[in-house]
Amino acid sequence: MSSVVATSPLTAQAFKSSYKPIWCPGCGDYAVLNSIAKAFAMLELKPENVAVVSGIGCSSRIPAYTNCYGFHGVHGRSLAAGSGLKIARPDLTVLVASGDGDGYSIGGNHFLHACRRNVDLTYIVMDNHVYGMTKGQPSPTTEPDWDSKLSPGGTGLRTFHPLVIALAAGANFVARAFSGDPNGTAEIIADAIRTPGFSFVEILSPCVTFRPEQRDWKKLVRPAPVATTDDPARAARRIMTDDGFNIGVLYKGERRPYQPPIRRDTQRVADLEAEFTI
Ligand SMILES: Cc1ncc(C[n+]2csc(CCOP(=O)(O)OP(=O)(O)O)c2C)c(N)n1
Ligand code: SF4
Repeated sequence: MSSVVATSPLTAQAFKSSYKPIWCPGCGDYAVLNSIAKAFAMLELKPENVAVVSGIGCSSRIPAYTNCYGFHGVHGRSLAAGSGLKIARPDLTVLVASGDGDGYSIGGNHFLHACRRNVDLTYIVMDNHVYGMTKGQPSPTTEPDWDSKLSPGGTGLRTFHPLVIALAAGANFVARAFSGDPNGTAEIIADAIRTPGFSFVEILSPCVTFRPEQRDWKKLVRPAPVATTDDPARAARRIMTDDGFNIGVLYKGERRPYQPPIRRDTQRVADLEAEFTI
């Protein structure tokens, strides 16, 4: 009789590294890290089958704090690296982590085209409406009237609307979560990973240092009063008219994820060179 070694699913803790996060005490990103680890455990993943990819920012420190494969890249380029990785290694679960500065300013163009390409990965953006790491400059999601030393009198600029932009650009899954609801956030991240194609999760994650008033977000968030829709126009209308604090999966579509047309990974360099010989 053959003996079978039972392997029990890993706990959330097993997805965390031994590095102690250096975020400010009270930063929302601690809870987001917990939710990510919890989602991986819920899906019974293994750290060696997961890659966490990021750009630069406080939020982009996430890969170092997980026990999975990780890539802490350059500012605004996390989606380019994550998409390339998923295309080359479709067997991996790829989670790309970003902040509102990293993802919507310098990385804004990558965001549009990642939605359009619909590569099967999950993109989470820890949105605190500010550049935390570089000490409080306004970001694309900063309110126009936010008065600060670096933006006296406010920017006066209209805010970027990531969820609607993601929908218009073709994201297959669009959700909003709140770091102060770690279990709900874990559920949403797990759902995003499970759903094929490009899944986008905006996570409201307070920067208690440069935006201390965001501690009040916990009083403002609420579950979205409507069920998930598969109609992008309906989802867009709802998102455009809510106040930014409705939490939940707001849109789930059925677009086929991107597949590379030909697998050329076995092609020899000499053959490639021959193709380009004039
Ligand atoms: C090419 C380049 N430009 C600018 C910077 C400086 N920089 C580092 S992080 C950052 C903004 C981070 O803000 P966000 O993505 O919102 O993350 P947070 O720190 O708030 O989590 C900037 C402008 C950089 N590292 N590289
Ligand atoms: S500066 Fe803000 S975003 Fe960065 S670790 Fe501190 S609280 Fe978090």
